[in-house]
Amino acid sequence: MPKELKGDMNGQGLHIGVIVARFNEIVTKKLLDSAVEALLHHGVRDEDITVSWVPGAFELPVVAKALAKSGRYQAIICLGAVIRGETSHYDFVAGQAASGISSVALETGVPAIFGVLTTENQAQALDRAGGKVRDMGANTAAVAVETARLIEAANTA
Ligand code: INI
Repeated sequence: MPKELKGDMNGQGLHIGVIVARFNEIVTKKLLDSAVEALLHHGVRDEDITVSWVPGAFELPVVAKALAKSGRYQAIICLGAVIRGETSHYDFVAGQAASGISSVALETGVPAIFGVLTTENQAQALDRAGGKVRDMGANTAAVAVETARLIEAANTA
């Protein structure tokens, strides 16, 4: 029987950093509320969740890196909304946020969860922030807990 590593969904004792972009706050506040609610649902304690606001999605990676390097968090959740209709530099902002967040995770070993919606318009973003399509905020919380636990299991196996 091969050994199987699994991350369980029990968030008890985990310290989670949540970074949220103020740009498109109507959307990102919903992502934040859902993410925090889901973290609590998974057993993360209120006082073990730290929320940091940044101006826009472009600033998510640098703050994620600072939090990851502090050694205080087992996972970092990055939340934002990049809406194509509102910017000509959509591709740069969305692309840099994605590659920056990915680099932080790989460089530090702390999972940095990509919770940035990239949509054509605000309605599509709201649909994915707990509206009729999906709840990206809650999803990032589940992914953060599972990935942190899996890394813990990998390090203790
Ligand atoms: N930031 C976002 O989070 N979403 C956007 O849709 C957006 N648009 O449209 O430009 C956006 N721009 C700001 C960017 O993230 C930086 O804050 C800014 O460029 C300063 O570095």
